Amino acid sequence: MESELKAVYRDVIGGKRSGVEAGVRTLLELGCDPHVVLNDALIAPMTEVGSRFEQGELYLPEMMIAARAMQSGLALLKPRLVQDGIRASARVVMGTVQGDLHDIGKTLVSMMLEGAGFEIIDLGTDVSPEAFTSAARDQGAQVIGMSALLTTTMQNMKLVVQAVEDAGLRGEVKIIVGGAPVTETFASEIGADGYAADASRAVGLVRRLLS
Ligand code: B1M
Repeated sequence: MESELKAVYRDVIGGKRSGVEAGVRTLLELGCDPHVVLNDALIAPMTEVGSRFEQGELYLPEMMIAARAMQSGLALLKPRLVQDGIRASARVVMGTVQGDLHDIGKTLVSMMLEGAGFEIIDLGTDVSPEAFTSAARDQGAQVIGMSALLTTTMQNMKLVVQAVEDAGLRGEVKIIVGGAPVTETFASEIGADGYAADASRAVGLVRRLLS
């Protein structure tokens, strides 16, 4: 199975969508744990793509093509990641903050929460503070989840916390944050209720906050 995992890893970096899809299907047929496929063959190569981009070995279009290839693998994994969920009666509004177009981590967190039985209202990317608060109010959500991948856009998380306070929703909605540059310290500095480093920790965090 190691060689199939490596092949998918290589195809994500090379942006070979059909290779990624075929590889993920094969791994699932071989009985590979979907979480291993996710972490070792889909998330890990994106980290390498990021470092290569930083070192100037790879450019924006290649990063984009790799992300698309990764997402096509993720779509195939989704039914396997969400199938063993336990029903929970809470609604989570999810989005990537204003100015930020990265959506892979946010989608992954949404999928895992959905798998754990939460209802997800996914607002997509580049979401304004007003859009977060009106969705939370109109949909009667118990949680707002924000993702940010840029050191510049993570600052916009604070604006959402402020908007939730201004809308008088602070007592009703828990706010959680995550994304590569976000830390526990940053989360408490901006007044968020919680931080999770990855999608499975996000599930535990939401369960804890609502219990
Ligand atoms: Co961009 N990008 N990117 N990018 N990109 C990064 C983030 C970067 C670190 C790359 C680098 O330089 N090494 C860098 C940011 C530097 C910084 O701010 N310090 C960067 C840059 C600079 C940029 C542009 C500015 C490049 C440019 O235009 N010159 C530009 C910005 C566009 C914009 O948003 N306005 C840009 C664009 C892009 C693409 C469009 C090409 C593409 C995104 C495609 C897409 O998302 N549909 C892209 C990609 C793919 C990346 C990297 C390579 C991979 C990100 C990713 O999807 N990782 C990234 C490098 C890296 O992170 N190593 C990079 C996989 C994903 C599963 O991880 O999103 O971290 P992640 O999610 C994790 C956790 O963080 C957590 O759970 C997930 C795992 O379980 N998590 C949460 C995430 N959200 C959470 C929410 C929670 C809880 C946990 O609760 C609510």
